[in-house]
Amino acid sequence: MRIRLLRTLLWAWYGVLATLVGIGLAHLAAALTDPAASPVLAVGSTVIDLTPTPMKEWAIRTFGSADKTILVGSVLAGVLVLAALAGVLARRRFALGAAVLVALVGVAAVAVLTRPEAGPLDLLPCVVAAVTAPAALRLLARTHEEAARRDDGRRTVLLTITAVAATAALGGIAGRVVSRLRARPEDVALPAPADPAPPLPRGLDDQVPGITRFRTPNTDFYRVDTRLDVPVLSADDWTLTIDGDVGRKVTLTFDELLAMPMVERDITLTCVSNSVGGPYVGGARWLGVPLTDVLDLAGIGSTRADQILSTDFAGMTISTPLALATDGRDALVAVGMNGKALPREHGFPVRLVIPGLYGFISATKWLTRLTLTTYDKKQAYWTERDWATDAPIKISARIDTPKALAELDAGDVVVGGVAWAQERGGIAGVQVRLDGGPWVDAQLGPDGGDDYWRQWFHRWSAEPGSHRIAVRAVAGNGEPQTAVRAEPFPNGASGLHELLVRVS
Ligand SMILES: Nc1nc2c(c(=O)[nH]1)N[C@H]1C(S)=C(S)[C@@H](COP(=O)(O)O)O[C@H]1N2
Ligand SMILES: [Mo]
Repeated sequence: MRIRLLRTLLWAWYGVLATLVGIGLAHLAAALTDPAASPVLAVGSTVIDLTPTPMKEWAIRTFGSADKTILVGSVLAGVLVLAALAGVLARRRFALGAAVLVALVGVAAVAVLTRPEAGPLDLLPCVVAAVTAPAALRLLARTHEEAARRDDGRRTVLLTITAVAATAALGGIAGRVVSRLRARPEDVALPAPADPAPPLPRGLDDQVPGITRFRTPNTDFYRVDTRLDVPVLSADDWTLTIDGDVGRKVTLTFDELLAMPMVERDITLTCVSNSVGGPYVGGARWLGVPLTDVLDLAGIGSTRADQILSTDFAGMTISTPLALATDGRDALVAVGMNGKALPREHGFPVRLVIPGLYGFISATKWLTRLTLTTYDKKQAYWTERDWATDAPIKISARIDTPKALAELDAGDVVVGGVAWAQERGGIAGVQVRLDGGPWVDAQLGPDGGDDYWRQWFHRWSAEPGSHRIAVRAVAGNGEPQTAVRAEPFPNGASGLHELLVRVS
């Protein structure tokens, strides 16, 4: 009985190993051809796309940025269970086990081919998996059967298992290394801006412990996107096509884009999924070509287009209202972030940055196409998922310090944080309210421009007990932040950030 169970487990393990070989070598094949065509990623992204919006929101709320790791983990777990089944079946009839493996690859192939910008070459990694996984299973099964007839069989089986496992691991690692070496942001030399931003004033970073830094370092910048991996694109292979309702279709290379006059702007990016007081907001200095200059290369066709549909390298789409993107705001086709090429996580080699609109309708990373069209004709990724198409960033203030439920010593406490009101004249004032009392003016940090956030602080002499701190902002155009609560869906959260602290 024990032995039978062990033997079944061993065959299950053969199935898992064979599958890992297929996955590892397919990953390597994808790295050598098109990293976006990796079957693992294609399956994962398809699952993400098919996940209903409420469930996705729940995952982001519950797991934060780990939501995708958890998703990939569950997909992988499911695959491994089927792989184990393939191994167990192969013991009775090899063809049956192999069929399960091929069926698994078949599902992945459908996922790969239904990705929006897929080509036939993208099937190559799947073909590699479909050949190598059954071959590895065959090898393991043969070795096992032969070993059963000989005395020194155990050693051969162990050696074979080790060799197969090493092949899987080496394939996966080599795939990673190859794709990384193919394109490095560090290798890109950025031009100086023709229109530089004024020096950013020193913020309150050193004066107010615990406050958000005035400029967000690239490595700390929040990341929100639908991808499971960090896309590895090469600037040399990159092109941008401007098409749709244009005078003439134009395609630009990376060098051609770099040759255009660049501007530099300080802009605070904000995610529509950010809840009041949440972390999905960051301030950076962006370098890029004005979006209108890029669109002018193609010329506007008839006047019927009302949307810019931007597409990323994998076919994911984001829509921006054409009128807003071209109303004079500093919309950029950006290549630089805080003095460096864009990090891969933030869209290398090229992304959009459009101040005043939430990232999901403006900030396309890994940009490859700008299509002038109408909302009637084409719907972007989040439009299909019922998010708003017109979503200006709402005025918001956040308390960074003290933290919610902090235990503080009585006496001087500095309350501080950031506030933003992009494309509304920036932040004109921030007010703090303690225990439901009167609103009092906080002191503002230096001004980084209307599209940039502003730090603020308020000195408070705290007495023992429980206290409630609230904050609100007023924009430069006189508009106050609303206290009316709203959830992120469909056009951004609102309400006041308020928290409790205990003083003793
Ligand atoms: N290609 C692509 N671009 C994208 C997204 C995406 O999922 N795919 N997410 C958008 C969203 S929702 C936001 S808030 C910003 C975030 O940019 P960041 O990750 O650089 O902070 O990118 C936008 N650009
Ligand atoms: Mo977002």
